[in-house]
Amino acid sequence: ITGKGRLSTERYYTHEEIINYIDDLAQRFPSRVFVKTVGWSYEKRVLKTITITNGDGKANKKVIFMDGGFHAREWISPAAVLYVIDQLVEQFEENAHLLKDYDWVILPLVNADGYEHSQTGTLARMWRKTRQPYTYGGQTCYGADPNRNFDFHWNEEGASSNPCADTYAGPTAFSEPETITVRDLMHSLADRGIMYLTIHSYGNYLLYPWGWTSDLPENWEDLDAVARTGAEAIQNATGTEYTYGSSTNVLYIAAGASDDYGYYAGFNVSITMELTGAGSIGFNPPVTRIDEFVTETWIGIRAMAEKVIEM
Ligand code: ING
Ligand code: ZN
Repeated sequence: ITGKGRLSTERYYTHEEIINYIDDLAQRFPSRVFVKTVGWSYEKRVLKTITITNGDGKANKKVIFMDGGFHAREWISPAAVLYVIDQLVEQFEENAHLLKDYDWVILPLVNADGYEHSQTGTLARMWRKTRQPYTYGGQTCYGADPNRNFDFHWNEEGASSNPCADTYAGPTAFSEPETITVRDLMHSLADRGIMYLTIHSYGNYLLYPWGWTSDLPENWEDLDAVARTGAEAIQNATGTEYTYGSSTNVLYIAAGASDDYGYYAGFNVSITMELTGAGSIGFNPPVTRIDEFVTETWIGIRAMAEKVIEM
């Protein structure tokens, strides 16, 4: 997928390149693609969504909301989200059914500060959290875990109150400007929202609520059917096996995650996708394998979107 203006899957983009890429798409496809500033990170990096439509100008269509880059070190996540954008925009004809009655609103990089830090900081490749400083017993530690910072059973299970921990829930729910941005997007879209997808790595999981309890939500059979559809599509295409189920039941209990909040806010299908790991630390797929992983991810996401649309 090379060519002028096309996405490169031969390297990991910086925050600035991600923003430039979506801004450029909006310029090239002004009738179908819209970019909007939706917030600012703690260190004042811009957070932008890209909205992809079929250009028919119809307002208030149903919405699929997707984000990536919650956790700094999970570099394959924004790469995969950019690939979904590339496919929906550049391969418009073959994906027209995904846009006929649906707009896609996509925030490719939530944790812009953490991502930048993991790319440029000293010994920072494994950074997970945001970058707001918190002082605690005379010591300063940085960041909260954005996926423990949402205000739904906040800090009840599987999160830490220690600012130096990797799963620090924050001093309060929504202490981070980045999670406030996601929350406000969710509330603005939920009445039209048919699916929320949040892309993490790694481990090959398709997870649905709840993360705060082992109980299952009321429509868990629908959630299970969507996740199973994604897992089967990937398995058939590449042989990669994804495990699916509720976060608590197939992975671990963790309150304050964005998928629980999205479901609570009104997205009846809310899924965390944990992509394939590679490299010595799992979070570090070599650039030669980006293309393979983002293609695989798109197969799963497309299948899940098709399933939700027919449901
Ligand atoms: N994993 C997720 C995490 O935030 C998760 C898993 C998602 C747990 C949703 C609970 C709810 O811990 C990674 N890799 O970030
Ligand atoms: Zn993650």
